[in-house]
Amino acid sequence: MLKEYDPLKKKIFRVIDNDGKVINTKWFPDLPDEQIVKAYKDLLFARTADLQTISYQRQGRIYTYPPNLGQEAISIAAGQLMRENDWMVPAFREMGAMLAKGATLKELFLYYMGYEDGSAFKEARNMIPTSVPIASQLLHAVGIAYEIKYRKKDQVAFTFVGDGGTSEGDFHEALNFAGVWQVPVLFIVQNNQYGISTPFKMQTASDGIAIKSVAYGIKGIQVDGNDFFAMYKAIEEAVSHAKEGNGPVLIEAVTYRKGAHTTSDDPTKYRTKEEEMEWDKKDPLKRLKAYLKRKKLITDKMEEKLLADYKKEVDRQFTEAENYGPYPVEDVFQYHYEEMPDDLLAQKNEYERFLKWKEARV
Ligand SMILES: Cc1ncc(C[n+]2csc(CCOP(=O)(O)OP(=O)(O)O)c2C)c(N)n1
Ligand SMILES: [Mg+2]
Repeated sequence: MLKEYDPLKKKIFRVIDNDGKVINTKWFPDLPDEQIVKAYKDLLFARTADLQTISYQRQGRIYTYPPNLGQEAISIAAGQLMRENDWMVPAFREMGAMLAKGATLKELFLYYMGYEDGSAFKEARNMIPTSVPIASQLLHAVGIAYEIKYRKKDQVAFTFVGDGGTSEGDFHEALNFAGVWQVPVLFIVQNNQYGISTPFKMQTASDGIAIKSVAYGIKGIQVDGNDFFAMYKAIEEAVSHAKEGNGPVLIEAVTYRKGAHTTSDDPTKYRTKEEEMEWDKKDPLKRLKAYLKRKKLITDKMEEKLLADYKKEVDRQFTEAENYGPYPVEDVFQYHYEEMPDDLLAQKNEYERFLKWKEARV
């Protein structure tokens, strides 16, 4: 499949159309109906969580938040294919994959409330915390994949980055070393058409991102990122490729960020309603739902019930995070090094003295 969709052929990989009709039976993934329904439910849950989080932020109950709206199929497909033992090295817009790996929504909320515990992922194995420094995580993923190869482990490292992140030096260094070492890492680029307000055409002069794989001597594929089935099949193929010792794969998931970059951003300043409406036709949830409705695997009534349950569940986990208790000052300092170096310890002591002085003043 990776040969058939070689990026030099400039053919985007797609399995269903905007109405959820199968247009590529050859590459339809081999999935039981229950798993497809599960994907739909997870997508609906992620979307519900996102919409509610935006509302909590507007109520002043959580800090800045980057919504996943419109990009969920990418994370849900990756989440279904990541095994417990595989590594997840996220950027910051991969809620579905992080939940699938074992993070709880409460932990994700804690992260956006500023708690270090929001990165502890008590139930998840092999997951790195959210990475806000753009593209830095890609090099970590390559390092992890180097270890996997060196120790001959049965694992794959999954890592994510945005289209804006592909303009960082880290992206190119990561692809270069992954290619030289032929390590089992999957780079999933969420090309959502914008890096904050920078449109994709200002990000690169090349014809998409997948084609950049050619120069690094690795496999690449451009996929309709709003098509759950295409994402699933492409990642499945990429996992086999990497596991068989054939090296990394660069997957460009072409998608659209339906919401704002973060809750601090206003997309009406840099894009049009017409553009948003065009992409709305390609919404991943609508397309998967249309497929399932045609097969009579879901109904509107089922969805209503799910939505009501999910809203309650999101609110329950949010309330738990909200009542988490005071933030320990110690936490600001203690996760940088295994043993705190003297200069950091001095800063911590000074800060504690400052807090005492402040308290005494009131
Ligand atoms: C190293 C670094 N430089 C700049 C920023 C500020 N910044 C935050 S998000 C962003 C744009 C990222 O765009 P993209 O990779 O397309 O991700 P998206 O927001 O679309 O998910 C920038 C420049 C940062 N966080 N880290
Ligand atoms: Mg982007």
